[in-house]
Amino acid sequence: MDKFKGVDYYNFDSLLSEEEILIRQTIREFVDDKVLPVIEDYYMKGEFPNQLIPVMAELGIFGATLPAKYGCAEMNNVAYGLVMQELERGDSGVRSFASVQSALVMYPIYTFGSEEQKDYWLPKLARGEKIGCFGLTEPDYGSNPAGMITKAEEKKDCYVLNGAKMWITNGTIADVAVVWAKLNGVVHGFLVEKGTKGYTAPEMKGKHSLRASITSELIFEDCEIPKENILPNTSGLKSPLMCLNQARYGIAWGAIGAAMACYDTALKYSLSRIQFGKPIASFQITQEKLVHMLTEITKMQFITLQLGRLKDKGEARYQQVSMAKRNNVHHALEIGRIAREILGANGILNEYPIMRHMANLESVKTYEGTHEMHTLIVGEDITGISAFE
Ligand code: TGC
Ligand code: FAD
Repeated sequence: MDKFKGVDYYNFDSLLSEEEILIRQTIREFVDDKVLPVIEDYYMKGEFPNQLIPVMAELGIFGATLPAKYGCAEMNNVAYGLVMQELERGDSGVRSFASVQSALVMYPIYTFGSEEQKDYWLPKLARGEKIGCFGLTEPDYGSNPAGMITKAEEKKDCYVLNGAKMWITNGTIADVAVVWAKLNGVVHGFLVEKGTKGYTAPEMKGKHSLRASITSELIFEDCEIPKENILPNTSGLKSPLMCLNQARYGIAWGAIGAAMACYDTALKYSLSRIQFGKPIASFQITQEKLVHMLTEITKMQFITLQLGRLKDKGEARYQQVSMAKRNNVHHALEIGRIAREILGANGILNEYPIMRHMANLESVKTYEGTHEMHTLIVGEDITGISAFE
């Protein structure tokens, strides 16, 4: 099939800077050259393609918006979003890896960490020499992390962690886990290093979704960590929720990439597949499907670009991030399903990326706040009434 040339029905690119277009092009080529040739194989095996990590680091993907003094690319939020879009055009698992490393590990260390923690961890994480994970969700507390039962106790020269986290991306392979636990009833962040006594991170198996991504439990049994491993500027649930904002923003862009891959595949297929003596693209019902997909992608692009511009000015509100994540993932999944219909039986084969994107997007719709949670976040914002409980 022809290489992907982007989806741009409304001259979206005229709103991007040359640098933003260049960054997008660089990641697009990386995805075409290094991700797409291998991803189906890794997906079927249920493994993450580790060989991509140093290449992604070299491209400046990890902690891409953080300052250059930590070895980061210091790009703006729109450029970062375009990076996420292109990565997820490859696979949600590849974007997830970058999201977790950047938004959920480097961002909290940068925002809540001591100078020593930043100087030690950020350059290593940017270079991909160290891998991180983010442990918030627990077996009994997913949408409602305020109820978490993992706790930290302060002792003379250490903190002792007890509890368990679940569904943690990269947990098994992480060198450092950003773990959220209650200390005297208040949520704080802690850095737990691989190999610490009392800490294990077994991999969770059996996923039908996000298969090219490692998902793990984190278990803490009288796990002693040094006093200096608390993130000193965290206090309360607001700290992890601030991290989620960063990751949700990246997902909003990423979902556009997955949707573009499905639309592009369906359009090309519909032009070449002949039934009743004509390309299936010539039937009105197929055209309606293609028009719907392109319209939704176009709407996603503009909502997300404006969100990025607001974020670059420091004006994006977390409720706006929720709206974009909710809308974009919902429509990306819908577009995946329509694309699968257009390909008929071929749509279920791994010769095409569609079922992989669809299955991935089921996780993406749930993690980083479910579709319903984002509905309630925006609902509360516009009515002033909380409907969570
Ligand atoms: P609530 O009382 O609403 O809020 C507590 C304080 O935090 C503030 N706040 C936020 N601040 C920044 N960003 C956000 N997104 C914020 N949301 C709330 C809020 O203003 C308040 O501040 P203050 O100053 O008044 O104290 O807290 P709540 O306990 O009622 O919770 C609200 C709720 C349900 C929306 C929240 O808990 C939530 O978002 N739940 C969803 C959980 C979730 O998203 N988990 C994600 C886990 S990580 C993950 O999935 C990684 S996937 C990785 C991959 O890509 O592979
Ligand atoms: P629940 O909270 O049990 O929700 C179940 C259903 O009930 C959902 O449909 C939900 O919307 C609905 N529901 C719940 N409360 C309400 C309500 N008040 N009103 C209406 N509906 C409601 N977490 C991390 O901390 N770190 C990670 O790296 C991470 N990676 C993940 C990777 C994968 C592949 C997956 C699938 C999940 C990951 N998660 C991670 C966990 C993810 O954030 C949670 O799964 C998510 O927050 C939802 O929690 P839950 O699965 O426990 O569902």
